[in-house]
Parts: sequence; structure tokens; C-alpha cells
Amino acid sequence: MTDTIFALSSGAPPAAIAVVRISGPLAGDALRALAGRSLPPRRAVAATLRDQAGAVLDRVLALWLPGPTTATGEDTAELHCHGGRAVVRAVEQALSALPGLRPAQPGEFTRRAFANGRIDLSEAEGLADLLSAETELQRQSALAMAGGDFSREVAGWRERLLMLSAAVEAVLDFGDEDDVSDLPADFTARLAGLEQELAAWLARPRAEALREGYRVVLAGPPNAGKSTLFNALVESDAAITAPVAGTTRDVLTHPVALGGVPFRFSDTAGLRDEAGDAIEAIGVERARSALAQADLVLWLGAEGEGPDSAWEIEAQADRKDHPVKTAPRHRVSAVTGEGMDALRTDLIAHARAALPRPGEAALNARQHRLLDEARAALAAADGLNDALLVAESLRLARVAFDALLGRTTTEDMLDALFGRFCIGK
Ligand SMILES: Nc1nc2c(ncn2[C@@H]2O[C@H](COP(=O)(O)OP(=O)(O)OP(=O)(O)O)[C@@H](O)[C@H]2O)c(=O)[nH]1
Ligand SMILES: [Mg+2]
Repeated sequence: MTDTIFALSSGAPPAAIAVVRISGPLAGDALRALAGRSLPPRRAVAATLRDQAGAVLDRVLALWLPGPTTATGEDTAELHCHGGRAVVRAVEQALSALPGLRPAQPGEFTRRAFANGRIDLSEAEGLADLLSAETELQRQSALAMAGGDFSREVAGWRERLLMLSAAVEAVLDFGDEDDVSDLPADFTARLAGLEQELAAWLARPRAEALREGYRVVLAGPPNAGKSTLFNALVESDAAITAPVAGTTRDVLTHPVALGGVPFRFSDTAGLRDEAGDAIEAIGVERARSALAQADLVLWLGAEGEGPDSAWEIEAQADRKDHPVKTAPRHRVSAVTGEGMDALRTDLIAHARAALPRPGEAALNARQHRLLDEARAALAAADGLNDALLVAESLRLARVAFDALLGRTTTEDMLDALFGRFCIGK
């Protein structure tokens, strides 16, 4: 029999309310033991909780939610307690004292929801992202994934694939020869259509970009004003600025949301061939490697000398002696604020186009890899003449779809995913 688990599912006390969740076969018994009576199902009921000695623990709002149509698929109870540390501890101690109950592991409620088929793997992944979402764009994309948008898509593809497989099986069972010429006339077109849909999903912006933020690196020679502009963009005095060439030595990265879009700005050491000392030389090396990983470079150096497709920024515009550019994308002064709004607006629009669209489910690395496996298998099936080999390719695509939905998973993978959740989720 599975254990019955419990945990504080709301935020850290002290708080107005603390929600303690119980899930498992003994959830109903535990609730009865604490409340002293049976509660009606699916109703919010005021109850007085007592420990085994009969002492009052707290007056709470209690919910009795019998399975299997619950979040975890098991019998579940929720206790909405007063949100004090001691109250929560006392309730947890009383639950621990009951036989067959134990504190939950991180993500264990969600893991049970998955094990009991209440959510599939992609939905669980979306849920993990939803809980860690910090910007509006992350929230909307995670919500789409957690709500099953992608899972429904995969289920639809799998269905179509099974129909294609059935056509091949029919040839294998009844055809005179195992020849694809016996396949239905529209077989190739259906196969190609499916493959194209997968390719379109694979070409979409990825979830990692959303989680990590759009990477913008500021670069240019020493004293170009990189750190000053960086501070203005991240709206904090994160970087030291000084009229000394070679002030910034390391790469400094700061996440910030602009217009609901997640960014990661990096300030770098001024690029020059003759570094002042060994430490600055290392800094320049790091700056170059940050440049290589950037989604976008803001170039504050001499016009045309930055990396390809970097934005030419004419910085320190308020200074009479500042280096002028003939065709800057932006002319700014981080000190007076001139041009800063236009730069921000441009950055937001640019990043939005490169990141998943609002409300659109975005693939993570695992989903991308599996979907690409399915696409490759379909592409391979397209060119084959032997029905047996076609059937095998289609089977490989189905295996990938099943893995996407979590019908085939490894314990390691599940440990890694559900370990991302907090206790109580
Ligand atoms: N008036 C004015 N001064 C600026 C502006 N931006 C930077 N400065 C000044 O120029 C000097 C160099 O600025 P930093 O931001 O430290 O330059 P940096 O490119 O980070 O330099 P390194 O870290 O040495 O590579 C500092 O004294 C800043 O105060 C600006 O827009 N207007
Ligand atoms: Mg600097």
C-alpha cells in the first residue's frame, strides 16, 4: 500500500493562512482523527483540530476530497490553518503521530498525480515552469504547457501515426509482396504532412530561452560606457563605473524583466589587445566567450568593428567629445536618459520575436530532442521501399511520442523533474 503523505503546501509561515495537504489511502482517517468526525465530501467545513490527547491544535477550514478525481488521484484532505509557525508545526506533529503518515518529499504530490494519470509528463514539466515563472511571458507559456496544449498536439499526432502504421500493417498482412506500392495513394502525403507539422514545432523558439531570458551582451573598448549603460538597463548599480580604462574585469550578468520579457544583460571587460595586466587579459577572454553565447550584442566600440549583427550603439551622447557613428541603431546617454526608452522598446520587440509567443507552449530540451527523433523517423520512412522497414520507422516515431507523453520514462528522469518542485507540491 502507498504511504499517506502530508506537507505544508502554501508559502513559508508566518502568513495569514497555511494550507496543509494530505494525500493517500489514509487521508480520510487522518482527517477524522484530527477533526473528531467525518466531514462531507467536497465542501469547505469549519473544524476544530485536536491532537491525540484531545488538546485543541487550531480552528481551521477543512476540505475532504475523496479520490480519484483529485489533484493527485488519491484521497486528499486540505487543512487551511492559521499561518503561524507554531500552528503549522503542531498540526504537522499531530499528523506525524498517526500511523501510516509521513512528510512528503519535494514534488511528491505532483509525482503521484503523474503516476495516477491525472497529468502527463509535459503537463508536469509545464507545472514546474509555472511555479518558477517570474515574468508574464514565462507564466503564459508555462500555463499553456501545464494546461496540456502540447500534450493534446502530441496525442493527435500519435493518433495519425497509428493510422499510418495500420495501413502499413495491412500491406504486411495481406499484400502479395511487402511492397510500399500497395499502400494507400495518400500515404506519402499524410506522412509528409505529419513530418512538416513536427518540423514547424521544432523551429519555434525554445523554452530554455524563456527560462534563462534573452541574452544581451554589452561590448566595446574600455571606457566606452558599457557599465554605465548596463546599470541603466538593469536599473541597479550592479556594475562599478569609473573613468579608468579597465574598470570592469569580469563578466557581470543580471536578470531583469522589461515589459514582461525576461532578459539577461551581461556587462563585460573592455576589449583591447594590450590588456593592462594578467587579470584584465582573463577578463577580455571571458568577454569574448560571453559574446559568442549572446543572443544580441550591443556594440559601443568603433563603428563596424563589432561582431556581425551586433547593434551599433552611439553611447555617451550627452558628451560633446563622444565618438559619433554615422548609422547607429541607437544614440543614447545612460546619464541623461536620452534615447533609453527607444532602446528599451526596440530590445523588447526584438526579444519578443525571438522568444516563444505569449500563450504558446514552448519545447524544453527533452521535448525538442524527442520530437526531433520522431521527425527523423518519419523522414526516414518517407524514402523506404520495403514495408517492413517503413513499419519499423513508424514504430520508432511512436516510441518518441510515447516518451513525450511520459508513457515510457525512467526513474532518473522522474527524480530529476519532480526534484525541481518544492515540498508540498
Ligand atoms: N557624461 C557621460 N558620462 C558617461 C556616460 N557613460 C559613461 N560615462 C562615464 O565614462 C566613464 C567610463 O564609463 P564606464 O561605464 O565605466 O565604461 P566601461 O565601458 O564600462 O569601461 P571599462 O569597464 O573600463 O571597460 C565613467 O566615468 C562614466 O561615468 C554617459 O552616457 N554620459
Ligand atoms: Mg565597465
